[in-house]
Amino acid sequence: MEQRQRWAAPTPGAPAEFGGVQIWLVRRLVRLLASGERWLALPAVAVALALTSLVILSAGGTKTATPHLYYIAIIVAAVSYGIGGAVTTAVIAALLCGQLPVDTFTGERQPVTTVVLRAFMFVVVAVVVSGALALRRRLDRERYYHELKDLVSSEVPTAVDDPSLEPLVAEVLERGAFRCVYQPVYSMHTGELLAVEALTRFDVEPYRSPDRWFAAAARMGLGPDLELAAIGTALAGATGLPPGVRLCVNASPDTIADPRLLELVGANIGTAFTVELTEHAVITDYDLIAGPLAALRSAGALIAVDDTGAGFSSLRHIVQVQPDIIKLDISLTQQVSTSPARRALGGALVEFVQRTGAMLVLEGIETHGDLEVWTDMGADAVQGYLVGRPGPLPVATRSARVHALCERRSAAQSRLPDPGGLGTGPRDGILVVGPVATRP
Ligand code: G
Ligand code: MN
Repeated sequence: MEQRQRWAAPTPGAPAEFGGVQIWLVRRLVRLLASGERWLALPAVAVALALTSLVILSAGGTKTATPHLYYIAIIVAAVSYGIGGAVTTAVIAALLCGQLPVDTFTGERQPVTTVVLRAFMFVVVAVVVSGALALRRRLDRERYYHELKDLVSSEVPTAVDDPSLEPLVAEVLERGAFRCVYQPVYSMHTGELLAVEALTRFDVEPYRSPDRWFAAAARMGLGPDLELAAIGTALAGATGLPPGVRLCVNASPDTIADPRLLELVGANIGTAFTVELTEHAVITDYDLIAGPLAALRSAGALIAVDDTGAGFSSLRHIVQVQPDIIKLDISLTQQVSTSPARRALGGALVEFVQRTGAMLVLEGIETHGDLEVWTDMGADAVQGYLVGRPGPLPVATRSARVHALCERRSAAQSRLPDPGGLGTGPRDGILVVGPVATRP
């Protein structure tokens, strides 16, 4: 961050200082518009439409070249709202322009054919501009995944193994000897509650961590049964979840491929699900989960890749699954405040995730220093003991600590020119950070 600030500082006494400020202002405006600040784009479009009409009138009417200025409003709308906004703006511009006289002094009206032809041109420009922007975004996304493919290692981390649990699994499943706790996930752009992750706890002696139980169940051929039962328990306990707050559930590839998961999601349309793909080993056959993942997405669920960074294979998951959410493993999120190398890797991950259009969620944040650094780097959401331990519902709908950091960061950002590089503003990617139930 210090380096970014240094780059951003203006050269003392530089003759082009005024020009530099102008460029910074234009860049900042473009970044704001492109980053999906819709509240800013709407008045900008309205002002551009109104000013263009005034300019046409004062220039002497539509016989001058001034109606071309309506393209500014159309382009701003295309950048901020996509094709729907651009075409709507084009039609409004055509209607506004149609009202204006050919000549202000004579008051001569425009022929209908001119009005219609101009409307057609406005719409064509709206479609071409928004189409080009969408294509550019798509190509960027594809290029990133293509480049990543060459980097992914084939290393496979070992699974947790506890054979002593295997004979107990069937009985634990039958008795339902487990319960669900919920851990909050807060937006790092607002501090508001976005989701809760459902985590299973087994009340069985000897106490073993949940991943050991799930691994034992998988080896006994009961993996999907236990995971689906855990999701059912999570769902039953989550009735009081505030509207728009997502319920994150963990599912291994076998469970994702199990039609009962889709049935469960489909049967609970009142609940906004995020399905976290939990798997440390390499998934050899992605075709088995590609269809179910698409069906889950159609049913309104978001897809997250869990524990990213716990093993290199999770990079493969990201390439194959192209998730809406990337959850960074505790091994990558911790100690960024003390280790420059971890900070560098963190910054690279934030940039990568932003360019793929996904949302970056941090797991296992335990210290204020780490939360502060990740906030400055631009991570999207946080989960960890510092902001909320797993426990019963309800959980706080806002984290005062995260909110205070967001405020501080936006105040600092509005004072500082941004040299480019890491985009760190709130954005409107694949997943809208805000009311999490919405997904464009
Ligand atoms: O689904 P996943 O593998 O990400 O499970 C998260 C696990 O991490 C849960 O068992 C949860 O209790 C644990 N956990 C959540 N927050 C923290 C944290 O801040 N520190 C540590 N050490 N563990 C955490
Ligand atoms: Mn998880």
